[in-house]
Parts: sequence; structure tokens; C-alpha cells
Amino acid sequence: MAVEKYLSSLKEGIINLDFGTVVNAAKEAMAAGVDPNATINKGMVAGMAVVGDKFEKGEYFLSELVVAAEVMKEGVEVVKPYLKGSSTLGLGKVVMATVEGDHHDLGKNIVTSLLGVQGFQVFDLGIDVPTARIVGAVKEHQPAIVGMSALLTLTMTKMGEVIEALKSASLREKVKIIIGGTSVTTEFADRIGADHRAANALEGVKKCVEWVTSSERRQ
Ligand code: B12
Repeated sequence: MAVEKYLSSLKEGIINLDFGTVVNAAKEAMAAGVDPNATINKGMVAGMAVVGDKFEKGEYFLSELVVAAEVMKEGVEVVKPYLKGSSTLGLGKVVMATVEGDHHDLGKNIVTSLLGVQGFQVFDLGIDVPTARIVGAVKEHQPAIVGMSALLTLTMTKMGEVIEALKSASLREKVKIIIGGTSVTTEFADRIGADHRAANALEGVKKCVEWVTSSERRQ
């Protein structure tokens, strides 16, 4: 089967909320040696974008979003072991969280997996994480990088709150801050004083590697 065929099965499987199609297409794609990053991004994430559009148009309801997310999680689980990296490098620590009020974690989980295989030690605080907990984790783990995810316009502002709290705790200068999520823009990142807004997981991970392997490294 051509690569496009697997990717379109994955995309359609997510759109149709079809666990079987997605899990089988993911397994077959891995067996055929398809790039795992493409499998996630050009297959499943592409399908999820359509699900989001359908939700916006009122064609899908919250229940469909919930199922689509579960289908995607199962698909990503199949692909995870095939994500390759240089995990022996020991690139440093990253504290990662979806900010308070926000329950979206598919993107954050992909970033966390990719950072892990790349050689970072990731402390994933999960979803709906209060600002104080993120600051506490930075104090405790002393990471080189803090990653935050938010998909709701309403919760994005929490990222700025975290940055202000890190400043108050005299921790801001000790970390690089990367943020991501569909509604997050570069202008927003600049406004709140983040170091980088990632367009997608791969680009974000590349930036993290660049930070810790360049002279900019802060620890
Ligand atoms: C799946 C989904 C859900 C699922 C989430 C399940 C889960 N476990 O994550 C559920 C059903 C729970 C959900 C709930 C809601 N959702 Co919702 N959801 C979506 C949907 C369809 C897909 C999001 C997704 O997972 N995409 C796939 C992942 C892989 O993409 P991603 O998150 O963008 O991540 C990528 C990049 O952004 C980046 N990235 C993300 N974070 C980070 C962080 C770092 C550090 C880095 C480097 C990179 C990075 O890397 C990832 C991979 O490349 C989007 C639509 C959309 N187009 O985004 C709506 C969407 C985000 N939801 C929306 C809404 C409104 C809601 C609800 C309020 C609905 C309701 N009425 O209750 C609730 C809010 C719940 C809450 N408190 O958080 C709106 C948000 C509108 C807005 N601008 O505020 C959207 C845009 C839908 C829409 N078009 O209206 N949702």
C-alpha cells in the first residue's frame, strides 16, 4: 500500500471515529516502515483538524470530540514505540503542562513523547495544572525548559500568569519557555514573554534541542 493510502485511512478513521481502522492502519503503516512522525501528523492530526471543523460547524458534538480523542490516543500508542531518537544523549529536563482550566492533552502528549525519545527527561504535570504547581515543579526539578500547552482562548492567558509567577519567584531567567496549541500565536508568545511559540510538535522539539545544544544553554 502506498504511504498516502495509510495516511488517508488514518485521517478518515479519526474523522469517522473508527477505532479499528485507525489502530489497524497505524499497525500496518509501522510494519511497512512509514515515518512515525508523518503517521501522527499527516494522518491522525490531519483527521483531528477536520473533526474540529465539524464541531465548529455544529456537525459534531462534544461526545464526538471525546471519542475522536480516544481513537487518536489509541493510534498514537501504536506508533509511540517507533518514534526514534537519541535517548542516550541526556539533553536535560523539561517541565510540561497543559495550563489550568484546559483539558486538551493530545498535542502535549505528542510533544512529551518526542522530547523523551530525543533524550530529554520530561516531567509531565498533566492537564488543568494550576500556576503554583508549575512554579513548584520548576523549583523542584530545575529544568532547562518549561513547555506549556493551551487550546482554549480562555486558558491561553494562564500561560502569561505562569511566566509572571516565575518572574516573581526569580526563576524566569533560569528557564527557556516554549508554548503551543492551536490558538497560540507568535504575537501572543511575544506579548506574554515566552521564548518561543511552536507551530507543531516537531518544530517545537527541534527548538528545544537547539536551545540545550547551543551556547544559549542556561544550565
Ligand atoms: C479533541 C478536542 C477536544 C477533546 C480533548 C481531549 C484530549 N484528551 O485532549 C475534548 C472533548 C475533551 C474537548 C473539550 C473541549 N473543547 Co476541544 N477540541 C478538540 C479538537 C477537535 C482537537 C484538538 C486536538 O487534540 N488536536 C490534535 C493535537 C495533536 O493538536 P494540538 O493540540 O494543536 O497540538 C499540536 C500543536 O498545537 C503543538 N502543541 C500543542 N501544545 C504544545 C505545547 C508545546 C510546548 C509544544 C512545543 C507544542 C504544542 O503540537 C501538537 C502536535 O503537532 C479541537 C479542534 C482543533 N482544531 O484544534 C477542539 C477545540 C480546541 N476545542 C474547543 C472547545 C470550545 C472545547 C470545549 C470548551 C467544548 C465544550 N463546549 O465543552 C471543551 C473544553 C474542555 C476544557 N476545559 O479544556 C475549541 C476551542 C475554541 C477556542 N479558541 O477557545 C476548539 C478549537 C474546537 C472549535 N473549533 O471550536 N476538546
